[in-house]
Amino acid sequence: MCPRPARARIIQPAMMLDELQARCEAVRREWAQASASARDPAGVEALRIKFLGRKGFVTTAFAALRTLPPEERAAAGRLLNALKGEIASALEALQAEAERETVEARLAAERYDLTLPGSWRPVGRLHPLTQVRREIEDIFMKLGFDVASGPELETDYYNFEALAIGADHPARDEWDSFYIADGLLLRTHTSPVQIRVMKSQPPPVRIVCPGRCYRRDNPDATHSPVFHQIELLWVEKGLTFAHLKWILREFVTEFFGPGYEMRFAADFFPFTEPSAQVHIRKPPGEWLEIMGAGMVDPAVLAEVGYDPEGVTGFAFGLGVERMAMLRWGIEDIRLFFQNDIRFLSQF
Ligand code: FA5
Repeated sequence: MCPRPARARIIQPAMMLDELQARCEAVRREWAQASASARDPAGVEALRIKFLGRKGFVTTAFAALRTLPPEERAAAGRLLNALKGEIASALEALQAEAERETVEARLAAERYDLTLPGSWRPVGRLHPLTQVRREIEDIFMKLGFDVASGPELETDYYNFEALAIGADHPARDEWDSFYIADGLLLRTHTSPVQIRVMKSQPPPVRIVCPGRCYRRDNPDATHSPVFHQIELLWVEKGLTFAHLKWILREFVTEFFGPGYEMRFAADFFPFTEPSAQVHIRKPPGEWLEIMGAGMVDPAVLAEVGYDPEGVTGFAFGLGVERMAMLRWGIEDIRLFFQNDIRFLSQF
């Protein structure tokens, strides 16, 4: 056996053109088989690597070109270029098809049925008491009144003393409050705002003051220990009880519309003289007391530093819940505070 030389020279046999042609045909068959099952983009990419990639069939066949005799290389190059072109355009078509199928599959999976009913979301709304308060404010703002406010935690002076309700006055029994600390209480009405505003500005005064009030009233169909009032105060030269009646008539007509009746009954408040309570009903319904009212007592005007000889005024404090009850025919005031969505969503 003759020994192998230390560095063997491997002589690659020269490839012939017809051999290359046969190889091209083999690659074509291979392609036809492999490409038949490539449907998705990943499969098509695998094909591209297999045939046109760095180590792919076509690329290696090009590498074999240099083993051909020089005079055959041009013809061989044409053969290979034709093969490469065929495979490249077939790949392109396959790629486009695979993408189209992917998009179609996605569209089919994510199809929206526009005829289905939409998902229903409940729309929030203002509490009926807020609606009524805002509406009343609007009515009086149109009549030239400003909106004022005062604290819910009041001093004994503003809630009682300045309104001529002294420490031993029997009217305090009706307006029993929740006492917080010495001299501080939860206001029992919005009338203390009258005093605060008059003390802060000279006449004329034209204000409405909405707000929450607190009383040690046992809850029943028309009473709640927490409720809302709107105070009105108009102080100017020459005002009389007739103006009070006029503005109330305007207000009630504007708020309720036709079909409601209003009546005045004599009443007593330490800070108004004369005083009245006002009742409203929608016949044949019951009368409901909605407010206390009267001409501002000259002693109160003097207390805030106004001249009782120069100006007169009138005021009222109306219950917001009662107005809402009358408007919507609600028979129990407690419904406003129970937060039952079935009740609230009706307004
Ligand atoms: C007063 O509170 C006086 N400050 C009203 C006033 C103002 C008179 C200005 C003169 C001048 P009275 O206690 O009557 O008055 O209450 C007025 C209104 O508040 C009542 O007519 C009623 O509608 C409402 N109200 C009173 N207490 C309650 C309660 N516990 N629950 C619901 N509403 C109430």
